[in-house]
Amino acid sequence: MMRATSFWQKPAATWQVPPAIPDGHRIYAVGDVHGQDHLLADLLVQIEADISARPGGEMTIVFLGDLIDRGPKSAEVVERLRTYRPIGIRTEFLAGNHEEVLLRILEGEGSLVADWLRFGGAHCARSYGLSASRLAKMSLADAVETLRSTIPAEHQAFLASFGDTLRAGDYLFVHAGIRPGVALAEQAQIDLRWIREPFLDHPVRHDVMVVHGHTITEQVDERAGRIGIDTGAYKHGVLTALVLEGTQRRIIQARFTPVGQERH
Ligand SMILES: [Mn+2]
Repeated sequence: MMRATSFWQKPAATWQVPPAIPDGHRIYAVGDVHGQDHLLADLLVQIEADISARPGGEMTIVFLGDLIDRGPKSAEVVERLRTYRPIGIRTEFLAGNHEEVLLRILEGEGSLVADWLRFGGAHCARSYGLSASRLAKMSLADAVETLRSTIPAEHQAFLASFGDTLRAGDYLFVHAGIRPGVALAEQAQIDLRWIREPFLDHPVRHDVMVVHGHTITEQVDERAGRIGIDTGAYKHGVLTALVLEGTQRRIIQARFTPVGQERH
């Protein structure tokens, strides 16, 4: 079942450009982290500093999913966020396709192990002290059991607690996007977590302005109906937070320059 959280809703399609979040709220939406714990730590420090510098109102950080896989420190990212309790800041976690695949494996779908390892799960497994090549050689049932018994139960429960969407005023936060032309309440979970086209090239706005991750762009990708904020933490070394307050938008980023490519 779709898990939708909402602070405040206007009737559909009544919003005017520019879209707004409710008065008295500020939202920091964070794109795909993918195991880049150092970027995450840096970004959280910047967000907390931003809140200290501009206090006032209800503060929410929403993580758009894909905390795990691809980068080297999935376990550390999950532990950091599982235990993250900043004073006066609400946190919301949305599920990405990478969380979905790992959770399905943990629920017993061993047939997904090979694909998971290939699409970044090998790095996640390693962060939990498991050898990807050993997992790949096990029977599917043994691989599932090994993951279940190695990934801490608190981590599994945390990942399983994530929602699908967060609605705030004219904005909808979701991992991948929505299917154009389908009412929000009718959206399929597979689209919310996996969709690319026809969402990405949809030329006009939806009933809500969609803020999403999932598809990497070098810059924040602002279109008529959506804002993509997956700037490729694992690929380009940039983790982005989009800051929304009223009709204002700002961007906060953590950047990592790979060793050997420092700029002088
Ligand atoms: Mn992703």
